[in-house]
Amino acid sequence: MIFDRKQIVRRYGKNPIITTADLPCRSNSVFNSGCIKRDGRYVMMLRIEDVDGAQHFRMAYSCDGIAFDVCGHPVIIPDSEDMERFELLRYDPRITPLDGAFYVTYAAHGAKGVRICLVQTDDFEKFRRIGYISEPDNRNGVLFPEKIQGRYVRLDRPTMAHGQGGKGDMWLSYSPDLIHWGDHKLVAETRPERWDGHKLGAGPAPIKTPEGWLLLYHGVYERCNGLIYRCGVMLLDLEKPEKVLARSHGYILGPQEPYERIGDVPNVVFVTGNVLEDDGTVKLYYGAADTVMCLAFARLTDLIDAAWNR
Ligand code: M1P
Repeated sequence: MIFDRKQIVRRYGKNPIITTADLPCRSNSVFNSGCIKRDGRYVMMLRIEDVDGAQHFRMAYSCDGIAFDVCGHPVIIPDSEDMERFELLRYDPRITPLDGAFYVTYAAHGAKGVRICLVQTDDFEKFRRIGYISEPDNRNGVLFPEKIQGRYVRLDRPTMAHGQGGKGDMWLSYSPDLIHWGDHKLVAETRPERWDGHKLGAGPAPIKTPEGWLLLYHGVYERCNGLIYRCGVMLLDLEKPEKVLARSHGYILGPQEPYERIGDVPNVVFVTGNVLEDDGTVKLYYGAADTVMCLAFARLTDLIDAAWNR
């Protein structure tokens, strides 16, 4: 069944909102950056690729969610026990407000594969490393913004195979303390020969709605010329979040504009931030073509309807 043609997500007309021209450092690209709203101010953790291929995080702030001021210095994440082996690259930060603090999950990529690392901060200036919370290969980790039935919950994607970045489904784990994780559950699988048939990845922290946890996710389609990254939406059960209540048949945002089609990695829309406004609008922050940061808007009710395919 083909999903209807209603426009669910509307792009900001002056995308991209952040490019390397906005950065105080010479850089190759800025994309896949986490974003939340705190006390009326938008807080973004930028993923920046330097001209030597290294990557770093840097904060950016905004009063309107559109024009961001980028900080002059990188964010300092405390070193891991063995940086050389386990953390040659850091990328795709996702921010979750939880228990009065902020938790950032990111992909820590090293000689032994990629793992999810978790750090905590109160102010986005000082960070406390909680540690690696998965074995390799696993990424696209994100925490839920509250405990469920007394336990912390996270989504992630253990990777099944190598080549083209590996394949995989979306899983969920529980923890009593954010350090020890278990009770792993399969949440959502790839759908063969569909837009999300190759692999999946959770987007930003799920949004709590009366109809379930609203989760934006990326689905990847493999075509003869490469991979296409698009965004879909699902609703997870409020008490048992491993249970998918609804999932959009079709994608709701996919590469279409030149800045999404052309870049270091063509045909990528990768949502890593969402902000629910008081008027029911959701701001979606996404990396485009692994090169720039973009913004789009949707009504929460439309996203819920899209998940239900209505
Ligand atoms: O290059 C496209 C994307 O590839 C990876 O996505 P996934 O985790 O689904 O394999 C990541 O490296 C992501 O940063 C990148 O945008």
